[in-house]
Amino acid sequence: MALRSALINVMVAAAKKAAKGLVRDLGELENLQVSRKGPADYVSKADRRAEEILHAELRKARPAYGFLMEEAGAIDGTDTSNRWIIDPLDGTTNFLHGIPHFAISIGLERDSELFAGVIYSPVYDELYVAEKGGGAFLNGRRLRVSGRPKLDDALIATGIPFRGTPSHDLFLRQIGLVMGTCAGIRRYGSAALDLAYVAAGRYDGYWENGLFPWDVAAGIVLVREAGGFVSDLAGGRRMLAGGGILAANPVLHAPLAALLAQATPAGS
Ligand code: 2AM
Ligand code: CA
Repeated sequence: MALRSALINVMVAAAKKAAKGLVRDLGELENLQVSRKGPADYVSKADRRAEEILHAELRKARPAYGFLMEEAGAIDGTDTSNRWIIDPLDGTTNFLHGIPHFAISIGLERDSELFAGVIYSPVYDELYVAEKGGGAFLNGRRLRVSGRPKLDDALIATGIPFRGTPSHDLFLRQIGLVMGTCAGIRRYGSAALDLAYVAAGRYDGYWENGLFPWDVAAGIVLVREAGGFVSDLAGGRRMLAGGGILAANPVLHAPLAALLAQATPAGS
């Protein structure tokens, strides 16, 4: 990208600052396997520290904006048209296991629309940015969703629900249908990076049930700005309201939606 906007610069600076701490904490994890409370407690501290950095940096740069954050929840701003939607550590389970597939995700909602997104994967040093109308970029290179037109050739990403979540049976029906139709399925454990990879044309599509706004806000902007389609699992716009998410290249979005709809019992 020739020129980054001031807004994107603010988001990138915050993400990079928080990322330094996360990478340091990941390195420390190996030493903690024998500590009293164990790594899970350590990871939730790393997560909270990253969120505090993001909050402080973004508040300094845009004092009036509101926040919706995974750990601290909603903080109203005096400017009610702008709200950051933040996941300080998406891919927490990977981080806990020392798997470097995790990211910081910062979305900006403006006048109730998703307006900008930054996703930073610090170990891979991949920085994804997008602003409405301005395109999507990975480390400065313009992104475009894949051009693969056939489900038979498509590589589709998903997220497997955690044990005990109500979407367990629904997911098994969905994955059965997708396995029987598409070329391959990936489950890497970070919704933010799954969406970024759809934007980058690495995956042809991605679906997941019932995520939170901070998992998907930035990624939705990236996919749209890379020319892809995003909807909830019923084909509507409730992606931030727990309706699940389906993102794909523009040719495969409708056939994938139709396929996944077969997994949902009629009338639900
Ligand atoms: P997290 O790493 O921030 O928890 C994995 O499928 C993706 O889903 C991750 O992006 C993970 O975010 C997110 N996720 C959050 N809550 C979840 C839940 N209750 N069940 C499954 N995935 C969840
Ligand atoms: Ca998350």
